[in-house]
Amino acid sequence: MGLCRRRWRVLGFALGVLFFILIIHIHVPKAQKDVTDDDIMIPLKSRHKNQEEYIDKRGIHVVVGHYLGDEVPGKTTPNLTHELLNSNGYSPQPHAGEMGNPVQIPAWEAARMQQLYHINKFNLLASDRISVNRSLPDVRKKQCQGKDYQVDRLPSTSIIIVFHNEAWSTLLRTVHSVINRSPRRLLKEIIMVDDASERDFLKKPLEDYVAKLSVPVRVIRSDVRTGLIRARLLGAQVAQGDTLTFLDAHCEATTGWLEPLLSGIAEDRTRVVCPIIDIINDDNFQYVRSFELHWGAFNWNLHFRWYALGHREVDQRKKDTTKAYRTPAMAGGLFSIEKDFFYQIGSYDRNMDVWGGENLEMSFRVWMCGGSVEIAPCSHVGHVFRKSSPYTFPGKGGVGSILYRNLARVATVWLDDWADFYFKMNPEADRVRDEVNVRERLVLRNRMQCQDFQWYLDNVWPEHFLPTKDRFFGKIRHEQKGGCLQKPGIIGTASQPTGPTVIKDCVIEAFQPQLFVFTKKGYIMTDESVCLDAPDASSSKDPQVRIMACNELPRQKWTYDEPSKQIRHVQSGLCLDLPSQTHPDTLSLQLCDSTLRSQRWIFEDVKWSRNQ
Ligand code: LR7
Ligand code: MN
Repeated sequence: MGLCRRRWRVLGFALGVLFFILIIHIHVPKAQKDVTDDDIMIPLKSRHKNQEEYIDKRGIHVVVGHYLGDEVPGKTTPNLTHELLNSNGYSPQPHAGEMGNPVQIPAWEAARMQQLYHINKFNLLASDRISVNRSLPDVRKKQCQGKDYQVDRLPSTSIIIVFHNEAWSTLLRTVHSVINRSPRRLLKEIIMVDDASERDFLKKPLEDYVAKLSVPVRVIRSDVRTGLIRARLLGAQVAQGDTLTFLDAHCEATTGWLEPLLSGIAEDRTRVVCPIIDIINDDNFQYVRSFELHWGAFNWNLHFRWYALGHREVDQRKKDTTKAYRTPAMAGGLFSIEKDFFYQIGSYDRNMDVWGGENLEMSFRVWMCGGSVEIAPCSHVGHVFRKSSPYTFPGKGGVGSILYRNLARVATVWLDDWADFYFKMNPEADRVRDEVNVRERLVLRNRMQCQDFQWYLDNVWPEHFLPTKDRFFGKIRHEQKGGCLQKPGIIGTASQPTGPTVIKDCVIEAFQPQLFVFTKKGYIMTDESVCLDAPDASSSKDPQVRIMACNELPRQKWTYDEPSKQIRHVQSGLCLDLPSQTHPDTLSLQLCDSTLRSQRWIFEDVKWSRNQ
């Protein structure tokens, strides 16, 4: 018993420190008047420890932040008295944060700022100084600003905001930004769902406050902590609008945000439409416009990620930058959906707890069962991205076990053969696999006669980097050295998915950095959409082989010659070889010579599903 308890604690702690992923910060320059985001390149320093950085297809430096689950409860929230937690510190200062500008806290207040930071895991002191009605720049492109959305023909919407212990200033700024920047006739109501918050100011004071607003606002409450998924279902249940628009409790809507979302639905009721999610800086609340060059997808661990847009979407955007484009997955917090369609397509899996996975569940379900998920580039909404989670994950095992349970449900219901792959890559999820009961969701999938996951990969996300039956999947071993090709970065620490290509001792089968797919088109890809690349193959006498973001350029194409065991770089005709003397840290390309043992590679299949 005691041992068992201790193991849970150790595990809980390990999982706390172990990052599960959430946010992608795309670093962009300060919001500007007329932004052409198709050609920005940003120098970038990583400010935080738990981040990955890489250069994407267009040379854009992307920083991936990790979600640090709750560390040991109590220890991370120093000196937070009951009184402090329950006091509403909102006290706007003239001009603070106006036009989306950052708020600087003077040095003498640093201690208080740090103390308050722990309550919501963002700079609460800064947020409390900014008006709930603060102004923001119009971050839309010119083409968007000039567009007529024929508001009279658009369906109405119920805004649904679920929250658990949210700060007053961020919560009410969300509400006010919606009221201030939406055509009144489109706003049926705002529904605020309190997921068992403990703060006094979120009780009667909140109800009294919202009663005076110019739009009907309902506050509904769950007495028990039910999690964001069931909380949203509670909100949807009472909604009276034609459509539902979900928002996190720390957002700021910008001018013209709503029309593109609802107009997408007006054109086709089976669309689920998301805005571009801009960044509200968690340290100073600066509003930072983000790119329109990414779509949402996921990695081998079913963690949501932003990746560079697929080709079809890039082409479409060349014709019309205002048009919504398809995305394989949505981030989850911000989207509009027709109310009847929401229910028709199976609303949410109400057996998913607290946080995580529901965004992929809905994305797969909508795509595979006849709808689509899109991003409307003319709609911009800011969201406070945090580096860690402020609230508890109730129950045994905390954040990790809840998330793995949710994702095990997603995988079991929607992923077909790729469920085996997910569980193989994620032993923690495999351990709870048998505990989840998804019968109802399988019945739903069957009843709606949804497409299978193969269809989803082929049609919705052809750029994916998962194994398939017509791709090699496994290890690439160097015959002479015996070691395996490895993507840089060690799993479980902050890693950089771009960098040198190395050979390391081959380790356990499911060690992700040593697993690659080799596609029919000739790309050697691995998790996080990175590819074996030779960026200077055409310019250098001594080309280096690197692991870089997949870009579908010819220089990332390879062929394998079975008899000689050589891996040939298509563009240069050179062969993959051990490091040269000038660049000893990464593999090189050399003139092909079938007598050289240093050019022999063995592809070792790894079984990724029971059927493959
Ligand atoms: O138990 C809970 N009960 C709640 O009501 C836990 C959370 N919540 C509320 C919470 O107060 C907040 O308003 O649910 C909302 C989302 O929780 P966050 O803000 O902690 O989530 P997030 O922004 O870190 O996470 C993203 O992924 C989640 C997975 O379950 C949800 O889909 C979030 O809505 C989603 N947020 C976004 O998509 C915003 C953009 C992030 C990106 C990329
Ligand atoms: Mn959020």
